[in-house]
Amino acid sequence: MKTLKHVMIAFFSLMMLASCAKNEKEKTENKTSKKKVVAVEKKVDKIKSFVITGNDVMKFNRTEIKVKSGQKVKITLKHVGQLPVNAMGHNFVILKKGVDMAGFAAKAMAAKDNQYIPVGSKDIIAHTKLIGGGESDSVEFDAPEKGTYQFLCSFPGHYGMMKGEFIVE
Ligand SMILES: [Cu+2]
Repeated sequence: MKTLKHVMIAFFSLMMLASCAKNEKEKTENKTSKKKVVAVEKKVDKIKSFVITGNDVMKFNRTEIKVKSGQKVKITLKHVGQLPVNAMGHNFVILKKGVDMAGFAAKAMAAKDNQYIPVGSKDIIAHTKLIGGGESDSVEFDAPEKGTYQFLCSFPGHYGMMKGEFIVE
């Protein structure tokens, strides 16, 4: 039964892709819309959420995040300390493969006016806002291709302590 359901879902997904444009009018047909709901729920299920905290002593609570390739990912950064953003600001930045972290951090340091994110940078997969104690911010993105990526806080001087691996399997 389960297999049959999967086959039906897969089949319907294909159908939807193939006939998205011309199929609009057929939406009203009962059978079709039922299956459509299943497909949409499937999609929502795929979002993988993580919470990572940063504190007043420059520490993330985790140094590894694992996801699957193509998965929708939501990462929430929570600053669980009390210090203000200008003294102990944190963000969460995932770098593209092969980007040198020290080099990126040096460029970030010069981007104070842009929350320590180099303007127009092509080195970043995703990042949150820069936040202070008690604040939080989330970012959503699609997991990139398989591999190990590095994440860091780009506030000046933090990346030595605040970094980790974002692993896509
Ligand atoms: Cu930080």
